[in-house]
Amino acid sequence: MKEVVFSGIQPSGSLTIGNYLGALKNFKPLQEEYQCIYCLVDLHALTVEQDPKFLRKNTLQLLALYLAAGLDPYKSIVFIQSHVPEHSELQWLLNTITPLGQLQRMTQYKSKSKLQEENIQAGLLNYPVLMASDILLYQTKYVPVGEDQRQHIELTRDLAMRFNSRYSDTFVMPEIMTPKVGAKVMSLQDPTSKMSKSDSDPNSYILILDDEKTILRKVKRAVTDSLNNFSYNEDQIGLRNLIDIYCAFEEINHSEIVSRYESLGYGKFKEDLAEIIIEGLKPIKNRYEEYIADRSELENIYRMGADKARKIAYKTLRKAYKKVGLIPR
Ligand code: ATP
Ligand code: LTN
Repeated sequence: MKEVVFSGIQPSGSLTIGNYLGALKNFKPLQEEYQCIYCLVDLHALTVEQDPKFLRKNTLQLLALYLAAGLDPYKSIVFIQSHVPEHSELQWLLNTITPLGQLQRMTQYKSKSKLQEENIQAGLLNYPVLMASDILLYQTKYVPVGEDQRQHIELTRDLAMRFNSRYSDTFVMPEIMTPKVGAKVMSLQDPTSKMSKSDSDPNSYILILDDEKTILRKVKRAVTDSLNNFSYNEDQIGLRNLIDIYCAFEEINHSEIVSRYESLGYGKFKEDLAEIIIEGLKPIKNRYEEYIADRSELENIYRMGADKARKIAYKTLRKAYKKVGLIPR
């Protein structure tokens, strides 16, 4: 039996190169060695207000992007979270063992609730419990995500440990898997905060589906510094972020980039970086256009995925229900 890899992305907008480098790009190579399960976490997306039309559209677009990034629906299980009701059901059980204080201390909760201070919903607070349910339902060993998700994985581990020690071994203890470079891509306009698809300033991010001109413009406008010193260090975080992006796309070391551009300067570096990003995304964009045009194939794929996922999820949920004393049907 292969070990299980599980990850999910929210259909809350078009994906950025942060989502790509931190998560999506790393999904494909894992398919050979592991049983991979890749979810479109639409229920999570509902924790911030969504226009129903856009949510539907974004979900299909995200599925097309998964496929374009090389996810093979015959090797991996690719499905939509809301199609497998066990996710919400296990979440309820986990809610009963989750300390409220721990949820209130989550960084993502704190930063997202600040944006809507007058109107904070319980779903935003409980978001990480649903994520724990996603992961634990499939007896997941590894969770490939960006660095920003570390705290949520820690909570998942705490809940697994608590449940296992209270009711005997039920869940596999999951571990985070982050890429060496690209685990935390920063905003192009404010390199102290992470690049995010829900940022109100489109210049702060590059989308996988941005056109070539837009990518070049956004890279050129990216905030650097006026030191005129091409190096990789903590005092030049804007430049460091751009070098990291370059390294993640090209899979080379930052010292190689520094020695290459020391004499060429920021301008030439930015031009080349834009080119690297454009070339890196091109194959995905082309395949995306093919997948998104075939609606019925997308439907077949997500239905097949949900059927496979439910079989596994059902077993784990039944086991957990039994252990806490619920009477089996
Ligand atoms: P939102 O802005 O809507 O809250 P998001 O852009 O943070 O969303 P998610 O759907 O929450 O995206 O995340 C999908 C995956 O992308 C996760 O594994 C997350 O860790 C990763 N990720 C998100 N932003 C970045 C980033 N800036 N750098 C690296 N990885 C990232
Ligand atoms: N919270 C994650 C998305 C997510 C996820 C998951 C990732 C929901 N459920 C399970 C890995 C495994 C985020 O990226 N914001």
